[in-house]
Amino acid sequence: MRQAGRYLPEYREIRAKHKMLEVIRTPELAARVTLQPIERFDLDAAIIFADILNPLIGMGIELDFVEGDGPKIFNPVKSAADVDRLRVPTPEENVGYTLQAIKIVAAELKPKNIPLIGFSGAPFTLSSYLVDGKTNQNLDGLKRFMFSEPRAFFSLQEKLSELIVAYFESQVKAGASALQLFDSWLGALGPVEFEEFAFPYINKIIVETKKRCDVPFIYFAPNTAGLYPKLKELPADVMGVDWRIRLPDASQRLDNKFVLQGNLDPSIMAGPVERALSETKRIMLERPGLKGHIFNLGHGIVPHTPPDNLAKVIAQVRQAQ
Ligand code: 1CP
Repeated sequence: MRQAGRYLPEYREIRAKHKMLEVIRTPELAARVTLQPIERFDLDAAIIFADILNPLIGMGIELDFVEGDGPKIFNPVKSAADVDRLRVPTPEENVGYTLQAIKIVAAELKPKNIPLIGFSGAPFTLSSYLVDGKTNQNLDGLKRFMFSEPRAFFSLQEKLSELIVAYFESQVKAGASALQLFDSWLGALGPVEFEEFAFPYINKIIVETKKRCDVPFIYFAPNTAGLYPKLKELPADVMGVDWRIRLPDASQRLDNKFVLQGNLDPSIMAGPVERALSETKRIMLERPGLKGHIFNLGHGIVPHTPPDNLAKVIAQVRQAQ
């Protein structure tokens, strides 16, 4: 989950001098920010610094991260003609800067034996930004588009899937040793719509990526316990789990098919450290019987998290291991 970000003073220092997209597009800066949490904490893996949205720029999307307001797309997708206009560029021409950052970070981490995670947003979640132009938790704009223009919606999913598989392959070639697909807004769908509008593309992305890359594949979609009966068919290795369900319960409902990643509530991590530690302990006690477990948060770290809480939680995980 998000390792860098506004809770780290050393990250805020870089962001005070450089805009978000500038950090992402400057390999040396992206590499430095990726390594900051690794230098400060006893972590088992790093995740490359980028965003799920910047790969959309090469498709013809005008994007910026507005201070205090999150991502904004100035030419959102509103029609079939808009979908037709979107290009599918090669990763090298589109996100060569991230591939370069991966090379720098992988070289730094190799002697320390710390793996680097590459990532992408999933088609449904990326579409929510493309259609609504910004974060919109109830996804009404995307759903209206999906139901009223299904052919354009499916064509958009195809284009995004093609972009994502190529992006994943290029990240592994550059030095990533695991991949994570973020589907942050999938939980807005009911089980019937999930099967029709999202599952086929997620499945195809994992199948195609696995044909080309021999690395562990992590799928993360919060708020989706109701979708588990279908989600469990995905050929992923690891399933991200948020805090809304206990790990043993999630594992059982997923037929014990996946290693689980999660699931401390980020707001507990950000709050009084006693509770963060007691919840960490509880999660660690729930591990026996799971196929495997990667301790993590149930979603991204929130900006007001005291860095020292993280250090203490990590120490507690190490002690319980
Ligand atoms: O300095 C800042 O203001 C930037 C805050 C920030 C950061 C640190 C954004 C803006 N993106 C990122 C980096 C990022 N985003 C990473 C890199 C790894 C790391 O730093 O640890 C990753 C993996 C993401 C993924 C991402 N971006 C997701 C999926 C995961 C999730 O949190 O659900 C999503 C939905 C985004 C979109 C996005 N990027 C940034 C914002 C504020 C948002 C909107 C999120 C929202 O509205 O909740």
